[in-house]
Amino acid sequence: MGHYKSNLRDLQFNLLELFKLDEVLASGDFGDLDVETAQDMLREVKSLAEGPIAESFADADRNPPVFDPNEHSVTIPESFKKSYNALIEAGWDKVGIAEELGGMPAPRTLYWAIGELILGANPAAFMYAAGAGFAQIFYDNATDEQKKWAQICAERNWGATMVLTEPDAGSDVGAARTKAVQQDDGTWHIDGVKRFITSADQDMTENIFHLVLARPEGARPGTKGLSLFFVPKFHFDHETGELGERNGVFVTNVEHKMGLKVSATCEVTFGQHGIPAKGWLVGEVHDGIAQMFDVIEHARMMVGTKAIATLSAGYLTALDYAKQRVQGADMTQMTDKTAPRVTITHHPDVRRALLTQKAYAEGLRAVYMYTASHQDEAAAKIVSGADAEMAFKVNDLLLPIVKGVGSERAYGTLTESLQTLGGSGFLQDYPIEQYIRDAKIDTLYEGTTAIQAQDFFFRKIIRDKGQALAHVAGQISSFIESEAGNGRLKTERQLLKTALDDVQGMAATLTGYLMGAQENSTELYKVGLGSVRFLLSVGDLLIGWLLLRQAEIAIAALDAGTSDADKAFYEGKIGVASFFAKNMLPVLTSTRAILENIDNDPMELDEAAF
Ligand code: ST9
Ligand code: FAD
Repeated sequence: MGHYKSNLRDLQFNLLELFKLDEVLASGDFGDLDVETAQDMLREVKSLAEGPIAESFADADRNPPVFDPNEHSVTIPESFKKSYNALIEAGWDKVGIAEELGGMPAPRTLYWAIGELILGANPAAFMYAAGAGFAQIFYDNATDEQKKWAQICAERNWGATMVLTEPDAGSDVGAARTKAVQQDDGTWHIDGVKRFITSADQDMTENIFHLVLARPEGARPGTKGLSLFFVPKFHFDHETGELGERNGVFVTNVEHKMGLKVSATCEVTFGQHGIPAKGWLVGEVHDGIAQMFDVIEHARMMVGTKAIATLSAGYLTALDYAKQRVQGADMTQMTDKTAPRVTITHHPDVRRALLTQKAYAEGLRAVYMYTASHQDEAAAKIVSGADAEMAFKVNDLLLPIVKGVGSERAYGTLTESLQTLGGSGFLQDYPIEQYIRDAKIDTLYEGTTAIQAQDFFFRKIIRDKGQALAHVAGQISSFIESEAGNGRLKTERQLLKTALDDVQGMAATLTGYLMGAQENSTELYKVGLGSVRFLLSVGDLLIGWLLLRQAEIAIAALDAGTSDADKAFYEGKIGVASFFAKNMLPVLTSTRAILENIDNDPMELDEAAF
């Protein structure tokens, strides 16, 4: 048995009881796929994830990939190769991919539920296996001729990368200097150095294709001057896929990292080793940043789901430990030195810590599922009544929540998981220290939390004129005004109402600063000073709402009568929703006050005074 503890019951609860997978499948948008098959798929992935995929998790951390600077090659540890092969051989990398690419279409909720199981077991396995997903995005943006290449990439299980970052262009992608020079035959030569590129070399696939942002000579500055190029490691016959000569793209360094060590993070040099790095303009259009955002949107969803998957595993590990660890007496008998010793689950602070972990793990799972529901037209209609246009906007709105809030809350709350184990949590005998090291990256790559917060406010709220936010807020309001809970949950719905008012107040305050910037540009700093708090607050509001909706379903199920195993599950749902409403939502009132009183003092402080 590996390190990974999945939560299949909660995945099934979300998919079937909250987000109505049965109705989504009945829409006919996903062929013959039915609920029973979906359940079988989940059970199979769970057993593969907890078994062979999880198996190499610790070993590959202690024995990370080896870089050979002479060969420009990366060797992956044997243990990890077995995990990767188990995933690919079972074909789970092709779920959610179109049939033209040898895939099996599936609702996005199911796709990400499967993704959670793999990401929780061994996140790098999901990343190395993302070639088919990348091929799908390439296919969707490709010319007719290039579509054939995308099919070859998927069929032959080639690895893939997204190549944006340079030493001087991290958050500021538009500062990239890598250039592209057009050749007489219509191809391009790419020239420059990229860094921090995930999976840029490995010895598990025969070829790797890189999707690279570079600036054609003479193109304008900023992101809008970047174009997207398809750059394979080995050239190949565009009809048969047979491999040809080595292309001039070489890994020139591999980073030594805090965590996620088996995922090779590479410096990649184009066209500087005597062989040109030949690339093809994707879709034969100069629209690179928009095309790359098709990849980024999936990758941001992946990062949030990864973080949430890890938090869930951390919580279940802590829970297991807490149920067994005997230490101290019950608090009511603390002065009686002869009182029986109890398991630590009897201590109020351990209960607080466990409920905090359960609330964020299960609440964020519901948030990513709700978001995924808006990635399919049929599901969005069923789940929130959104039409296709609104579904697109709601997904856009929520991606920075899944990514930014998911990663921040997962990393922060995993320290509660570790704390629950006491000193043992600090040891490598348990997986939590690695969970924390592996999860830290999630607040950093794919746009740091500050970038997510700005994207959320400026692009997803202001530029959208608040339409998607209003749609979601309308759903929350309907729930508040309903009789949800059959006479129970009244206090909690009142707390949710205050939280919604607080978030709407925060949005109005930040919008006021933005308007004020028209008169006095430094007012904009106040948005920057408050935007991460705002992002996290909206995340808490959504978690509180979705946990209460789960509690409503649980109350109905208990009222209708249920099995003993399910009784505990449903009671847990009611308990955690109530805990979150009473302990977390009230914090939003003070955050609102902080935002209303933000001043520009931090911006006026001389740098020398820091
Ligand atoms: C990285 C990878 O960190 C880490 C892990 C890799 C793992 C690989 C495996 C992944 C697997 C997942 C794939 C599975 C696939 C499954 C598929 C199944 C089908 N939304 O605001 P402007 C666009 S990689 C959409 O002026 P600036 C838009 O076109 C490195 N589009 O920006 C816009 O034009 P317009 C990640 C957006 O000031 C244009 O950009 N690095 C969005 O020029 C310009 O917009 C980062 O993430 C959006 N939210 O540039 C960089 N935003 O306005 C972070 C912008 O006309 N930095 N566009 O529509 C940023 O995001 C910056 O805000 C910036 C600013 C670069 C966008
Ligand atoms: P910087 O942009 O220098 O940011 C430093 C700090 O300043 C951060 O706290 C940031 O929030 C803050 N900051 C910067 N600008 C602003 C702003 N405008 N407003 C507010 N705060 C700001 N890139 C790829 O292209 N492909 C990959 O596959 C890939 N994989 C990666 C894997 C790993 C392990 C790592 C570490 C990175 C990877 N990256 C990849 C790069 C990653 O996306 C960048 O590291 C990330 O976007 C941040 O850029 P940076 O590191 O240059 O930090």
